[in-house]
Amino acid sequence: MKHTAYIALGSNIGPREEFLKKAVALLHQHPSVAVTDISSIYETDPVGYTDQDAFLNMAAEVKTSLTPFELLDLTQHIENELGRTRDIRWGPRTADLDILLYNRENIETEQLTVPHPRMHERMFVLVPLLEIYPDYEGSCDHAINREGVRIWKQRSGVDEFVRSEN
Ligand code: A4P
Ligand code: MG
Repeated sequence: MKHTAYIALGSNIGPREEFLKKAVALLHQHPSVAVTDISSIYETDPVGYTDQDAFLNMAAEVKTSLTPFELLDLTQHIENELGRTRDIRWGPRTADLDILLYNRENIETEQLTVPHPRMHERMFVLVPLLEIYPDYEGSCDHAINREGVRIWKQRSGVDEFVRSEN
């Protein structure tokens, strides 16, 4: 599990918290992925397409032996498992998993762009990410503005999903 990746999770339909928790559990269940940290859960005003319900957003740190493309396959598989359909771009979703960072790699392909191209202007991504990866603020030239991003459930110590690597 030599690679470190950060994943943003979001949901704004149905039992939002359950979708997020289920997504984290499914990541962790994969034999080549360990979830090593998770942020608090935030409730956030919709960005982009604004005629939709508020989101719950969070971030997770994973250690993995998957390549970035294998990790994308897994995150898309989890989205599908949780009933994700793609109707409106930036529209409502049961579960959205975006790969924010993969080591310090820069990847630009049609299928995958890392770091995630819109992460720096999106406070619903940056605020949870900085909670678990505070040093990233130095690599991010955007001022942090917490407007529209409210703590919804504070992270409470070691979560049931998080284990350290052996
Ligand atoms: N793709 C390229 N790079 C990546 C990456 N780093 N991680 C490709 C994941 N996927 C990546 O994504 C479309 C395609 O992007 C994928 O097929 C993959 O090959 P998608 O998840 O199918 O579509 P999407 O989520 O509708 O598009 P996108 O661009 O990921 O949307 P965003 O930018 O994630 O916006 N407001 C709040 N408050 N909270 C939210 O979570 N989310 C969105 C979605 C809009 N507004 C929001 C929120
Ligand atoms: Mg997405």
